[in-house]
Formats: sequence, C-alpha cells, structure tokens
Amino acid sequence: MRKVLSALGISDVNPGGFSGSWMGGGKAQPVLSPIDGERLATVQNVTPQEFEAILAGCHRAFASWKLVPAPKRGEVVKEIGDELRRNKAALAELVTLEMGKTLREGLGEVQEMIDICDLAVGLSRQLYGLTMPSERRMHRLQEQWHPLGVVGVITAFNFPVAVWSWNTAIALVCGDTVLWKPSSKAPLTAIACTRIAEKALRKFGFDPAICSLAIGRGSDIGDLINTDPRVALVSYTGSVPGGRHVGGLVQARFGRHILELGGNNAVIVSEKGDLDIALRSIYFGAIGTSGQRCTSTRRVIVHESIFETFKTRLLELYRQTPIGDPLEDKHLMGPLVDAGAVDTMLAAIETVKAQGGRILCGGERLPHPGGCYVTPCIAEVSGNLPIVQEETFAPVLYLMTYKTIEEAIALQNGVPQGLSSAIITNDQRESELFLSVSGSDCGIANVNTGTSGAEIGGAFGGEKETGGGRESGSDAWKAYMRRQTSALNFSGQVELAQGITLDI
Ligand code: UN1
Repeated sequence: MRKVLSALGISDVNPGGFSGSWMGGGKAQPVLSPIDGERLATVQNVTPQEFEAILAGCHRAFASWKLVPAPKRGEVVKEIGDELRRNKAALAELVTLEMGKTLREGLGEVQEMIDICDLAVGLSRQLYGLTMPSERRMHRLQEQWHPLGVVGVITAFNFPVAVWSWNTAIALVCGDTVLWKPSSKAPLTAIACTRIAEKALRKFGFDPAICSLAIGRGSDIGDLINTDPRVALVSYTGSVPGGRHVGGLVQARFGRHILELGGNNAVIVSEKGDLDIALRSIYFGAIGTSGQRCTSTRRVIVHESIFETFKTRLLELYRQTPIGDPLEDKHLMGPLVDAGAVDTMLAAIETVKAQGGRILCGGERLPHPGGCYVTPCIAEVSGNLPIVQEETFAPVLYLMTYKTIEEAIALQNGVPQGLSSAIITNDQRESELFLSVSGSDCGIANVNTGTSGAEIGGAFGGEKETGGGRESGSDAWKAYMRRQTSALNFSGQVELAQGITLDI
C-alpha cells in the first residue's frame, strides 16, 4: 500500500490545494480505507484565503492558455494520457484503496481516463465551427468557438478520477483552465491526478495552475466555486439535492453548469429477450461498484411470463456473490464507501418492507473489522412504491412485472430521474419502440446491454432530475466553449437583414 502511495507522490500528510504550488493550511483530514478502516494518509484542506489564491492563479493561467493553439494544448493532454498509461496499475489500486471498488473496476476507470485523453487529442484538431448561407448578398454567416474560462469541476467519490478526466481533458483542449474540488471521501486520488497533470504541463513549459485543485467541504469550498463569477462553468456530479443547490447558485449569477445527478435506472426484460444476457447485464449493473454508480441498475421490469424463472436465476447469482477485499481478484463486490452508506442502505430496506415490498435476499451487514461490507439486496415490489422513486446509492435492486411493452416503458419512465435505461429483447419492434420518442425518456437508452458502463465516445448525462448536463464524447465539448456568431459583409453596401429598408 505504501509503495502505491509513494509511486503517486502521496505522503503521510498532504496539502490539499494546488495552483502552481502546493498549499493546505486548513483542517487536517485523515483518509480511511473502506476496506479495513486503515488510515491511508492525511490531507490538509485549503482555507478560504488559500482558495482565493488558487482561483486567482487558475484564472490568471487562462489568460495565456487560451492563446495556445488547440493542437498544442492537445499535446499536453496526450502527455497526461501517456502518464496515466504508465501509472494505470498504481492509480487503479489507489482508487480501490480509497473508495472500495474492485481493482478490475478501478483499472476500467483509469482506462476511461486514458480513452478520454485520446479522444480529446483528436478533438484538439476538430473544434469545428459552421458556416451558414446568409440571406443577404455577398455576406457570410459563421459560427466559431472560443475558450470559455475557468471550469470548476466538482466530483463525487464513486468515480473519483474518471469524472475529473472527462471534464479536464475536454476543457484543456478547449482552452479552459480547471479548478477541481473532489469529494472529501476521495482526496488522495485527486492529489495523484493533479500531480500527473502538473508533470505534463511543466514538461511543455506551461503554467501548472492550468490544472488547479482545492480540497475542502462542499459547503465552504464548493460554494466559493459556485458563487464566484470568475468560474465560467461549473460541472457538478453528485446527488439531486446537491445539484439543486449548485444549479441555483450558479444560475443566480448567470454562470453555466453541467449537472450529472441521480439515476434510477431500469432494465426491461422482455419475454423475447435472451435471459443469459439479461442476467449478466443486470447482475453487473446492480452489484458493480457496490451499486454506487449513477448508472447502477436499480429497477428490473420483467415480463410476467418469465418472471419466476428470471427471479430464481438472479437469486442464485446474488447468493453466490463473492464479497470481500476488492484488491483480491476473486471478489466481485467490495465494501460500500463508508459506514454512513451502509446505514442509508439498511434504512432504505426497512422502508421497502414498511411500504409492502418483499425482501428476497441480502441487506445484511457483514462482520468485518473496520470494513463497510453488506450483502446485495433484491426486493420484489409493485412499481409505484414511493421508495422505488428514490435513488438509494447502494446495491438494492427492485424487481417488478409487466404485461405489455407500453406498460413496461411507462414504468421505466415513471420516476423523477432520467439517466440510463436498457431493454433486453430480440424483437426489433420492441427495441425500436424503446428508442423512439415514445420510448425511454433517459439520456442513455441501451439495447441488449446494461445500464452502466457507458463508453466515453458518446455524450454522457441524463434528463429530468438527472440535471440535463452532458459530458465526455460526441459534441459535449461545446458546453466548454463560448460560441460566437458572425455576419461578414463583403458587398461594399449596406443590406439589412429581414428585408428592412433604410431610406436615408
Ligand atoms: C458515475 O457513476 O458517476 O457509465 C459515472 C458508467 C461509467 C460512468 C459512471 N462509465 O457506468
């Protein structure tokens, strides 16, 4: 463990702020592993005065970074990607130690970082604007994209490094600088990533404040980001109440935001689908990251004719789930992030029972000194229980039945959140309906693959209470730039648009 920490530049006590130099004069915070409660290291939060210096540094760095040609900015991102390749195993292990996902998922998370760097490098030569036909003679109408400013990136514990990279790799090629406030539950991985970015920026002679860091509580450091007009865009990943708070503050100053909030993701299992595909996709979707992905599968809507078979087979898989130290390859599920998460899960299960749901398995605390282990839970419910409308950030899976595909889609859409969804079917009419305007209302709608594990090439995000933001691939980069529309007149005369005449 010590070897991994030192390979990534983590000391016993670490300053939690960076803007060209490291600082951290605030409260010291021990970082405990959810695997066994052991202290990994200590982080010193930044004070409000230090935050001011960090933001000022990041803002100052924008003035020169925005002038660097985008393909040159891409070279820095390429270097960050190469550093991540070199440090993949160590960083994945630190992710596992700090927040408890299995090492194979930790490796997948770092792979997502590498992939987004590759995508961003290509993008650095493709930040295309458009030209449109002007309605006036000898005029040109065009759009171009300029760097936006400081991007505040506020991340959650569950993807402690990948979410930073989706935002940062894109923001950097767009010419923005980044100020990162990670989750207080995962500060060490944030320090490790910031050191990687620092190294890459220094190698090319750029101001390392381009990738700044401020570790502290959301209620103080987070809100300083949300309320400061120097932060042009806030990209926030977290809960719905958190997003409501952040969105309100940012909107009040007419800043921009990208919100990636809760999911309540369902899989529809049709009687015309492949049951093995359904079982594998749902099992990974529900227990992966111990049910702590925003894309985790939380609801399964099964055709009544196959419900009993499906339930029996899923229960078999659940009962055999190897749970334990996530660093050991044999375990498919590690701990929850902390004791509070275990309490929340158990309280939700009590609510399920009180509301008439039936617990089919799981929901037990596993005795383990210092660790936060539970067995994953399946509950059989009717679709409209109030607790089913909520996102419980834990491995609790609700099973329900349907008769018609229209009813299944209505159940799938009948929650306030709209992140991810899937259908398992070999019937083309069903899958097309699911993807049509009358189908899933989510930002992600998959066919014959589960709700989690979205690839970085697509735009990632969701509708309704999920917040509407999009990150990662496709044209999500446009949110990180400012658009400028220009009319250029080369006619030598004045011609007004909309046919208006001017008699002077
Ligand atoms: C999240 O849980 O915040 O689609 C993001 C997935 C991952 C990202 C999850 N690529 O499951």
